[in-house]
Amino acid sequence: MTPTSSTATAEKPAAVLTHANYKSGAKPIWCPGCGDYSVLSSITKALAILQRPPEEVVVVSGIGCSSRIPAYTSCYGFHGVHGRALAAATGVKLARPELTVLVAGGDGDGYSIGGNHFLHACRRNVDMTYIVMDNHVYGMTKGQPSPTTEPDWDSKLAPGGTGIRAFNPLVVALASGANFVARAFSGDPNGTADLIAKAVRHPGFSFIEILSPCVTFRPEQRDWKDHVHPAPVTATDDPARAARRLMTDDGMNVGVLYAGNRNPYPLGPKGKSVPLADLEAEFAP
Ligand SMILES: Cc1ncc(C[n+]2csc(CCOP(=O)(O)OP(=O)(O)O)c2C)c(N)n1
Ligand code: SF4
Repeated sequence: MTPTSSTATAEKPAAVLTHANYKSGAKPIWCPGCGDYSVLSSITKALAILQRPPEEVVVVSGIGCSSRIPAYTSCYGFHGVHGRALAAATGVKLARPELTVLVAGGDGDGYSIGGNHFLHACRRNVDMTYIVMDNHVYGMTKGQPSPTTEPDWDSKLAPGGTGIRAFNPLVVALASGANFVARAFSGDPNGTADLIAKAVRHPGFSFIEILSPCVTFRPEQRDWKDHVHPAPVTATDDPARAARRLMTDDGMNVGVLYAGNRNPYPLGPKGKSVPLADLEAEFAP
């Protein structure tokens, strides 16, 4: 039997997107061995799992080595101001709710100068995914301690260590209202890709802390591969139980640690908008 006309005109199945479809032509300039290479690969793999076309994804960042990530993807991107990625991303998601919004950066960007935005992004619970490449140091500016640096980390810039208690980002995220909290390790790119895909699918604000070694300023972090281990328990939706686990874990357990049920921030119009001219008239001197 010869092919029928219906076969000839049948719609072509949509092409399957692979991780390569999400890579830009720009070559990363991270130090050889930096964990961020694997995180980039996990992000592109996660997007391939999700099959979201690159033009329907926006990757927003601040400043830092890790914050270079948007330029290395073929998605829309915004490489913004230090510590302000979450504020910009919130605006993008509110203006264009149909887009998938990923936010990426480092522990310095997200927990120091951006710490206030971190708290309120968790609290607002806008549907987006925040990926922090945590190397417990400011890599880009040559090795200053960050909020997640161990108090006794001795370095030229902080002789004898800072003596300051380290910030616990997962506990803070949970307490502030994040709807999904996970920890990942850059040395496991496939496991990390699965976690990112889960985080994107989960409604509301999803937070993933990725242990991503800075081999230049914290070469001892190469040993993290010997210390990370899968979380011994499955994810809970009980914030009290999650808090107890997060407060008492060793900081090296990887997996989804909390998957909550809070309603995400409502997107779209929420009432009658006031014409700009009316507001101008009201506030005119
Ligand atoms: C307003 C402002 N303050 C300070 C800086 C300098 N600065 C650039 S990146 C950075 C820290 C980056 O550390 P982190 O976010 O942990 O990223 P990493 O480089 O380790 O990936 C700092 C302090 C800046 N660019 N802008
Ligand atoms: S300085 Fe550290 S974080 Fe920055 S590219 Fe080099 S290894 Fe990576």
